[in-house]
Amino acid sequence: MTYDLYIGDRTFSSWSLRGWLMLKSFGIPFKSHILGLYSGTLEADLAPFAPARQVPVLKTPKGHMIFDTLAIAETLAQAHPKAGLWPEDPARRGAARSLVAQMHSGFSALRTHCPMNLQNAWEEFEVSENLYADLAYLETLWNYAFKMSGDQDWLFGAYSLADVFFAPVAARIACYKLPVSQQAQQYVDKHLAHQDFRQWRAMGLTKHYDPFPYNMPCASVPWPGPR
Ligand SMILES: N[C@@H](CCC(=O)N[C@@H](CS)C(=O)NCC(=O)O)C(=O)O
Repeated sequence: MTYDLYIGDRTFSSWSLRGWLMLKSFGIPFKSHILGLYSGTLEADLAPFAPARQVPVLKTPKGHMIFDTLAIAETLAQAHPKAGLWPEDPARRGAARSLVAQMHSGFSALRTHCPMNLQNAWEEFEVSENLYADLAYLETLWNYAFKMSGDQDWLFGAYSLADVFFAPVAARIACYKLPVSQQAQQYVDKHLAHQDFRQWRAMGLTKHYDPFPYNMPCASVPWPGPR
């Protein structure tokens, strides 16, 4: 028996990416199953997982249904205490939990105006006031983590759930070429080069979309990260 993870389209489903990374990047065995976000049958496809109404959904080896990424994260961290999902140090762990919670409940301008798209990037995307405010707070949170961990590559030293939750944010910064500090850009690039992130993106690229779900009134340019 293993975990089963039900996810949406890899190129566009940011919460699914988080759910997948929190198993894949910590060596927890699982099988993934795609429920198409644009198939028109998502509601029916999710019916067996009621009351879940969005992806990702995790079915545990005991058959328990866990829905919502925050619940999935805590369930996995509790079941696999040695896997390193949260930082070991209590101060860093508390901070990592805080950043994850902030990401989960906030950043509405970033989420609304910059839907995740791992296929291409957009040139000259117009940044609104609200989006600038989200980016400023993002820098505040990332700085806080980097200071606490002594300016290491990942937010709290080793790759943790905090990085999982910000992986789609890094992808959005890359896709929309959002203005960020040098340290934040280095962190974004680190995500783009991350082996598991690249695998997820490559699997997503095997699917062709016509019409493309999130076209922007901007010039399309190639994805800025490693292929
Ligand atoms: N709070 C939820 C958000 C999940 C979510 O918004 N999932 C999106 C895909 S990224 C979805 O299922 N959208 C389809 C829909 O809402 O009908 C979580 O943390 O898992």
